[in-house]
Amino acid sequence: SAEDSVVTLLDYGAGNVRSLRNAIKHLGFDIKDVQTPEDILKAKRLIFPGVGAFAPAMDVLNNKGMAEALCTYIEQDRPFLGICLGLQLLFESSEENGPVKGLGLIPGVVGRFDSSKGIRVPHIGWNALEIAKDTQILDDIGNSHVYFVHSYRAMPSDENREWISSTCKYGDNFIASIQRGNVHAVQFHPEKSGDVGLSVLRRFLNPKSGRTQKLVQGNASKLAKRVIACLDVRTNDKGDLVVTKGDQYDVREHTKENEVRNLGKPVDLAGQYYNDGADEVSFLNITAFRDFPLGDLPMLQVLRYASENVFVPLTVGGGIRDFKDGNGRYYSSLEVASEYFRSGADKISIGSDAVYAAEEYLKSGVKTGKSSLEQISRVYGNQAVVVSIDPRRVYVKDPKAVEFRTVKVRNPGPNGEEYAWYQCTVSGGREGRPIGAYELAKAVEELGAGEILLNCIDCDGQGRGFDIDLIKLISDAVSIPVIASSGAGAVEHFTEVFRETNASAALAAGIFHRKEVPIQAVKEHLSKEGIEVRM
Ligand code: 1PR
Repeated sequence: SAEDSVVTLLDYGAGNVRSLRNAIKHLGFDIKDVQTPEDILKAKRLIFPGVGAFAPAMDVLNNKGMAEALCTYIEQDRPFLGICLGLQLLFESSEENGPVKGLGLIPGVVGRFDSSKGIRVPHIGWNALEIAKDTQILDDIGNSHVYFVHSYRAMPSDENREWISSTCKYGDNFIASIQRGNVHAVQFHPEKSGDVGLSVLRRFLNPKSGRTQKLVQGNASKLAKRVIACLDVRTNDKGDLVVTKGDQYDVREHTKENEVRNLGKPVDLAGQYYNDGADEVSFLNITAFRDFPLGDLPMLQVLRYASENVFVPLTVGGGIRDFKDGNGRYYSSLEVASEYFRSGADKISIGSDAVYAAEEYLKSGVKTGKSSLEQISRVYGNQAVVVSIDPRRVYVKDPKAVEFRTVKVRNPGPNGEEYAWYQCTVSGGREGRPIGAYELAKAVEELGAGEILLNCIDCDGQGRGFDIDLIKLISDAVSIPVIASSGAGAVEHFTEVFRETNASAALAAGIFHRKEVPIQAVKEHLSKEGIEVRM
């Protein structure tokens, strides 16, 4: 019946659940949104994607009378799937800005990952599960990786053991999923975990579909290194939004017409890279520093369409800052970011504005809380905020001659210089600023960045490999994940960057656009070389 294809969604409006909506629709189900507690009690099956922070989520549930309805629904053993914070809220309390009381259905306190244990926090990326009991929804998982993004986690104990259906190892062995009767919850994001994740959702939505395979015992594994495809997007001179790619940030052809290089359509390419096995897709709106990004509706459209078919995380960057439009109306960076999230972004990436914020912070020593970075991180969580660094190498003879952190370079400079510092730039590399990549990385970590996208203008588009000196410097300086970018030209370059630095992910553009090396070939090479990847 029609009823059979309806799923009730509890979306309290705190973040991006567009990808979940898209995944549910992709699986052939219709969504009914919860408006009142009654809707929860009437649901045939209920999905609760927790987004944002624990305390505001509980506030909304309590104020709307939904906490009680949820408890009743779950105690009646009706079909329930909690996702991410939707798992954590079932526990007694959380230490996130707390202690804060949760729904109290499962014994235990949700705590923060301990970065002193040599792990990067947030836990971002693809990890495998250790199955603790037989639950139909995890049937297809086996040794596959699923996508996590969180800083807090629930831990196994004697009191909650009967609930645990899988755990995951990251520093600690934390609870990756729970199940009792028809009640399920997962800490990972099935809607962002590619085919494997879609299958988890399908099994929840359609339990009658039967069992396809015997449960394979997953082996707990390491967090996989991510391979990210990046699309630099801008309008060309004809006004079409195209994927382009520069050489050291110069995206124009060196012909008489001097046109913007056109490597394809953003939505098509994103879909193709998803199918090819990209672990994430990033869009960088590379001229948004001068154009108003919300005026740039095509970019929002690109996100909306891309997120309909791409079930891995999407990041979007470019133009995230406070803005006045042509009519003098003011938009805060938070509004700009919110619009990106609503359109399907899982993370936003800040370039220029993060440089200014870091400069201010280093000068005054005070966190004003007012920068885009701080505001967006506070509202959406630091795991949703990437800072994109666009540095340029500056060789020096004597490290004491500059006030910025230098490295001893593997290849000396043109005049035999043995040291270099990395100068941050803004406006797509057009302007150098008085701050180094090292200083910037440390400052933005303190201001609330959850991840760093580390480009290098010198290496960009050159295909000669990543800047290992730079990536080592930055990935050792911070405890948030670092994405190495710029310069990939062969599969070996990916192996090199993961062997020689602590990068968590490697991003490339040109080799994928020019179809020189398929993503699958990169993964196969990494795997052959003993580096954990999601296949
Ligand atoms: O300053 O907040 O508006 O953000 C602007 C964003 O746009 C920043 O993330 C900045 O890196 C990016 N950007 C600005 N201008 C350019 C340009 O190319 N002219 N693209 C640009 C940066 C760098 C990478 C690239 C890798 C890999 N592109 O994302 O994809 O270097 O390339 P490769 O594998 O081909 O070597 P704001």
